Amino acid sequence: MRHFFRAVLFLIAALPASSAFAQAKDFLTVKDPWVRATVPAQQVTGAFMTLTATVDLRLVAASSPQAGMIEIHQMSMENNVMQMRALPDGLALPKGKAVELKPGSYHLMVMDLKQPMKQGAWLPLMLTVETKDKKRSTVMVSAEVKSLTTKQ
Ligand SMILES: [Cu+2]
Repeated sequence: MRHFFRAVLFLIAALPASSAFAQAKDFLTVKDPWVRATVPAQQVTGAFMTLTATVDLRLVAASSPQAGMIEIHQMSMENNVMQMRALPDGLALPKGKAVELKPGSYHLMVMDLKQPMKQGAWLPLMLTVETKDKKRSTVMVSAEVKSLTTKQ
């Protein structure tokens, strides 16, 4: 636990240097972050990735300089209808468990896009995680913009 707090403090001190993500790997691994491309005038899209924490964490917020707002959402089947809802308390990242954000499941709802997401571009994302005792830190990642038809 002590080691973890040192990592967090170091991470905060290192922001917004691009090396911050490398430090964050001590407690949170972000694998294959991607965003679905948009068509002109479309202001909402989804961002996806696999998150694995080495201590119990909670993803509590996300933001991007290219989006007005990002919410943490869950899609699920209820009464044979696909429902999407925001998770006001965020998404639990239990220690050692890979949590997938993917189409049809958990995702980041990226809203108020300031420009279209073009395939092959990168969207910077800031992910805020919280420990059990409410200490927060932010991890920066770059999500690749993939084609509209990507299923993954
Ligand atoms: Cu959504």
